[in-house]
Amino acid sequence: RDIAYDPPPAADALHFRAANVLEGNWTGASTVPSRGLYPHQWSWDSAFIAIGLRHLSPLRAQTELETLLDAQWGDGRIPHIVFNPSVPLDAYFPSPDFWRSSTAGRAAGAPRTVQTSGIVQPPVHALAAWLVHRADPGLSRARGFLTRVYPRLAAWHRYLLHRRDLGGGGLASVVHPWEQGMDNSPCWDAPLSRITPAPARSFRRADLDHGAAEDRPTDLDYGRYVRLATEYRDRGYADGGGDFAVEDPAFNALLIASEHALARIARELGAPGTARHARAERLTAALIERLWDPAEGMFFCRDTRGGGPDGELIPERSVSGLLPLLLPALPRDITAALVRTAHGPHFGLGDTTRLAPSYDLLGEAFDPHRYWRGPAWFNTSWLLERGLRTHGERARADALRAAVLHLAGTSDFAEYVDPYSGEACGATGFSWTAALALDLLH
Ligand code: 9YW
Repeated sequence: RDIAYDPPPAADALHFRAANVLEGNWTGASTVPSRGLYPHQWSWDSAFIAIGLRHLSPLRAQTELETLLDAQWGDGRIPHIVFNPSVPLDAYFPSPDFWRSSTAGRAAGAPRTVQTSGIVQPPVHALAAWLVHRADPGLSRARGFLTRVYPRLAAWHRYLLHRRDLGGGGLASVVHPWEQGMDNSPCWDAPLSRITPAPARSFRRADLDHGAAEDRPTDLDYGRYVRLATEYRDRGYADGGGDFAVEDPAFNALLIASEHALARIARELGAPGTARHARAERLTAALIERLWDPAEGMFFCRDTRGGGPDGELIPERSVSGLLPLLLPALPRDITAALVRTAHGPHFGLGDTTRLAPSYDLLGEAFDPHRYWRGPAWFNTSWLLERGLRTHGERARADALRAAVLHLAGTSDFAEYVDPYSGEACGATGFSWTAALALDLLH
């Protein structure tokens, strides 16, 4: 095409720019979330990145997931960060000398050669592996992609379902706010208030070298993150016995979606997937039983260490509580309520906001710029878009898709945006923003 006389349609331009972001953030075996702020491999970022990368290079998408799985621990956990040994230690905090995975994590089977963190992130991986396979089944079969990743993904789910059922109700708990992925969500304020912060002098925040302090978590938050992670490390990363254990709706919904994906992978490999589908259904029942609030029309986090013997629901409205919409087998009354809540005054979707905010617009803690306390993120928007489409809300899904594509472009693939104005916040050239925009273009 002659560029001067025949400019490419806007969608092509966005595709090209998104591909460029992913190219620039590719390190040879995996993709960094962003060049300045996050110079290593992050677990759920890689899963979202692979979902977009499959449209550019199915081989790179497979490699992205394989690199992450190479750092899996013997007990099945997939670490939330895999450190790049060529990046200076002070480029990111907490660094490998904080986590000390190969020594402190020895009993839990941490790898010897690669350095990782000791906590996890949401289990989007089996879902990503299935979508990556489907993008090029021929290449996938020729490389034995699913044959190699299946046992690892199965071990990962086993870890979450057995070692992490800390509430005893059949759901997985997170033991640190970083594990759920929405670091400073107001949902964590109550359970975190019981944690004595580590002294501010005992660590140095590298994130403030790159991000504006008013867009990032506070020093008090960080003191508590450090204390929790230090205690976990000093217990040898053994599960149970910690002071923070929360059942989160998005984390568990992603586990359920991934369990269904694992059933499909099993079938593709010639094994019956029925037991896995049945397990996903049991998990769905537990999700509703433990986290659904019919009066509020959304899911909430359960603080298993607060309140009575069974813990208590945390009354903060996070976008996490809408994300189970992603599950096809949710009862009709629940999906209808979730759609209403997303488009109602607390999230304002399609009305006052174009992408759902990470937190309640009417909540006391709402802040349109501070990270997970209000800004809109592209991964949660992608999950909501999929959910709306799955449940036949075509017009609403189309509107959300258009908003994601528009704002990804105007924000230069920002990490997050002001939910009202769409103004870019945090890093730009952010990998999952580019990857998920690419996925929605297909
Ligand atoms: C940090 C990498 C990660 C995401 C998390 C997000 C943030 C790390 O960045 O955490 O330093 O705060 O909260 O979800 O995986 O993109």
